[in-house]
Amino acid sequence: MARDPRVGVVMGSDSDLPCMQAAVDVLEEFGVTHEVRVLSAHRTPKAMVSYAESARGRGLQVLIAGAGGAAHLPGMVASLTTLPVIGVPVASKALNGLDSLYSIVQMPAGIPVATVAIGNACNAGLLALQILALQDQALAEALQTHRRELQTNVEAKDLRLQQ
Ligand code: RP5
Repeated sequence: MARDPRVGVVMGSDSDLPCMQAAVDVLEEFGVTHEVRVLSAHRTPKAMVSYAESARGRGLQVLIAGAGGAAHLPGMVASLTTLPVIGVPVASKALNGLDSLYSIVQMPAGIPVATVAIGNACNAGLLALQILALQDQALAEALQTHRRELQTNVEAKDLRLQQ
């Protein structure tokens, strides 16, 4: 676990890790300290409460929470902290993640969860970086470089198609 993590990545089960790894990879690529935890809203509710309640005090600045099925974790975590929470709907076996998406995105007014597309943990990582970059110029510049790389990639593909 990194010292002084700035981002907490939590998930309801270790079975969510193959999906959530993309968020971790983004944080690692940009050199942002983070921690990864398995905390279930249903199976380990007390640990989830204690994690969310202590997150800001421990110096975390953004939380990414992924879960599948009856995906209460992001919303429950968001209800226990004023840190921004980004929810990742993990694709479930029965309903392909539509249940996860609805569980995470349909938060009642007052407790927001910023929700990314089903399975798109990469965007959760990037959004967490953008939030941190509000007060981190070096990170803002690294994100700008990343955007230029995306642009160059598309331009190269376009060029190839034109040949
Ligand atoms: C949720 O239940 C987890 O987030 C996971 O997506 C889903 C299934 O969990 P396992 O039965 O694979 O542990 O709480």
